[in-house]
Amino acid sequence: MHIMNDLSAESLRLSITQHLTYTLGKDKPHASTYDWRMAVSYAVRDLIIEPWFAATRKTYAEQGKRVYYLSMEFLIGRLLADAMVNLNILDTVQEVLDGEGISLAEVIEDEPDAALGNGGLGRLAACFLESMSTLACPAYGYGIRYEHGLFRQKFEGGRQVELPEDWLNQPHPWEFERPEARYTIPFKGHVETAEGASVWHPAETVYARAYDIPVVGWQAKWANTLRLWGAHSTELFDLERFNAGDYAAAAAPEELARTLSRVLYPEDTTESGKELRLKQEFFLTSAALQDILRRFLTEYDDLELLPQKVAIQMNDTHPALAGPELIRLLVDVHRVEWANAKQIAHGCLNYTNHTLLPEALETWSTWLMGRVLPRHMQIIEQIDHEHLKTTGTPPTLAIVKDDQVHMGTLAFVMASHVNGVSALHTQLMKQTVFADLNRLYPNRILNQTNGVTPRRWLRLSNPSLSRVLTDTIGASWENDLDRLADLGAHESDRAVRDAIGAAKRDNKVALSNWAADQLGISLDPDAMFDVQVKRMHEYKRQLLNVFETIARWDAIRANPNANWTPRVKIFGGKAAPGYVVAKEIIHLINDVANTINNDPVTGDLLKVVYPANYNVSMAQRLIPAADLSEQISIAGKEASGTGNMKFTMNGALTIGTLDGANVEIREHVGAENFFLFGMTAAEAQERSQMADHARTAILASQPLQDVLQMIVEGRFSPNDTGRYNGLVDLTWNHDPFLVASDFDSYLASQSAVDSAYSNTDHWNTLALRNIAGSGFFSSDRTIRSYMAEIWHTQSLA
Ligand code: 26Q
Repeated sequence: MHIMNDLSAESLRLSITQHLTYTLGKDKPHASTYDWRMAVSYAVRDLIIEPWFAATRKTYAEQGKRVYYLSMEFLIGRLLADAMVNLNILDTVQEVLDGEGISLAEVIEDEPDAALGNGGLGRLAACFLESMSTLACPAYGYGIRYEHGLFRQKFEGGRQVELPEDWLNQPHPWEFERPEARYTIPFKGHVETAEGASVWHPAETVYARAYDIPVVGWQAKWANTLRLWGAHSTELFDLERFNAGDYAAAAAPEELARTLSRVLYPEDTTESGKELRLKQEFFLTSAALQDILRRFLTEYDDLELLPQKVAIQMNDTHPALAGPELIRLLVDVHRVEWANAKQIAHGCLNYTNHTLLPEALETWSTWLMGRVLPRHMQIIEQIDHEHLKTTGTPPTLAIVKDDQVHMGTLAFVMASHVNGVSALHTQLMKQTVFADLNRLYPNRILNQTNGVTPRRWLRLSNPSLSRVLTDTIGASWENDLDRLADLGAHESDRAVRDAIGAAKRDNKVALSNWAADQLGISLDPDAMFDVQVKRMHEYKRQLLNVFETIARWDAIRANPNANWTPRVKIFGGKAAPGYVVAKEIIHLINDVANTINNDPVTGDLLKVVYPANYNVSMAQRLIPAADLSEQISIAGKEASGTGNMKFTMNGALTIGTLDGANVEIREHVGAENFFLFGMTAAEAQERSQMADHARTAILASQPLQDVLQMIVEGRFSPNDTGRYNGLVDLTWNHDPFLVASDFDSYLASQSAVDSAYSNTDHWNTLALRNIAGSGFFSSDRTIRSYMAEIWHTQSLA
């Protein structure tokens, strides 16, 4: 439809200044960066409306099948710059703002991150939305419009402190409020059965109101909708109470209702048993399904056609009430026979699993479920009853067991397809958590290796490398990332290798300037930038990385004049507020940074930085500047990882274990271009059975003993020498994620990294091969594969 590169600067200037005047009501001399940002956002948004309408019209006209992606999290980050990239108008906007004496960079940076997610799962949903638009796949994302996204992190004395996030404190220019798209969401009460029909009499209700965000694809050929639900009271404001002077009571119902969409739960594993969380999950699910059925019934009247026209993807088990809720709406509201209703629901639903960690598999007590959702509890019991009657179902496979509803089993039983997110993860799903279900339903599980959108994660975040790529192989990589393989033919071209190295150096200089400005630390852009950014989790083993940092520091001090490769260790990530061990690891990293950065002996040979509040925007800054990507989880625990893919695309080399998608990254870039270390998943599994595995490993490793000794001696916490006794004790006596057992292997691999980096041209060759091999990890490839194998939908391009 519309490619915007012929948009004239003059018409854009007019639109921006008109919005400044008439939408913002600001006279230029008084306009702030915020005002300009809003005006630019509205002007850019205007350009998305036409492709957005056209996409909807086309979907209706062709009676296309729609995909509905249900997710409790959409970690979309900033929207303005991404939209400008996809409309191809960055340069034009730059030209207009230059003319007004306004800095585009400042305007872009003024936008708060929409942090409506914790980490990988939420960011994956955001990448998928962009790819579905790029591929003209008719789709809606359904989520919650949290008033407060993921908490802001700051450090006080090296400790994590959480502050509330407040992105909706200012108007959100990307959303369209839809007061007419409103559904009643019921809770609690009791169920009556009369003449074979069930009537649920809820004791509480709230409204779900729609807020739509257009998501534009590459070159604005298509735009889909991210529809977020906000909770509002179903009761009118109590004027009588207000007039009687009881102002708080008058406003209470709205306040209470709004708590449902007030805040994102900051746990990225199960924070179980919380009534509010269950209500949030149902709130999203019920609003989405009511909306899906309403839209379907405007086009068709036969509900049996639903599976032909609707594919619903459950992003983990968080929206797994979609099974019982769809059945309830079909049976209780639309009077469909039970068996048909269950068949229809099964035909529409699919489930993506993102974790094997047993503590992360969601369960709800039957007591809570029965109290909050009495009708759903009945439906779940009935689904379970029929599931257990299926020949061959062992009783251990019950959905309801020991007074707990197992959401993974429920999602699996209701879904047509269940997928893992990397080849290894899918294989382990079949062998472990879902082994019995896989026997019962042998073809239900399939793999869909994750991907990330190259528009945000390469084109937008790394303009210098993007230019090199386009100059070398043409621009087609932007929506056909497999074209990056064409770089391979240029491997022996010194100029291309140098250009890749120079682009990286540009990004490192930019990051160094930022670090000097924001953190007051000076970094040497010629040092190796070694980056580990992700949520803080024991299984991700940031601890292994700090231990290596300490060992390196100790080794440099012992021999400061040896031929060391200078390194900057960069950490980033948040810990769940209640995760004590993860918070101790953060504190340790900050203490170690403090000690090392002030050591004149090691100086520029080793620096450690841990900027607070890692988020999508910080990722866009750090990843393009990384030489080395740390993907060092204990094998068998990281379902996929997606940061690993972003680093590879941006020409960082990986030091990593055979975990998650690392396995496939290594295959695609070539084993000789990847720094592998550590046990395999099978070896790790076996090792963790061994009594004293940690003690045995520590006693065999002098460097590790020295590291642990330095920590307990209080070298990094001289005023509080016992501070890390707990962590050190955990390492000696439990070490659940085998940090000690993989330590020596990691150390050896790190020294291979040092040698490789010391030959710049060789390193640039390895970087080129990593970029060339990264095409597979575009979320366009992932979405094409979901469309073909799970959703059975067509592109309407
Ligand atoms: C559940 C119940 C109650 C409160 C919170 C939660 C909750 C919230 C978020 C549970 C899990 C999450 C997030 C999980 C997650 O991000 N998993 C990651 O998903 C990525 C995308 O597939 C993978 O690449 C990562 O390997 C996986 O860890």
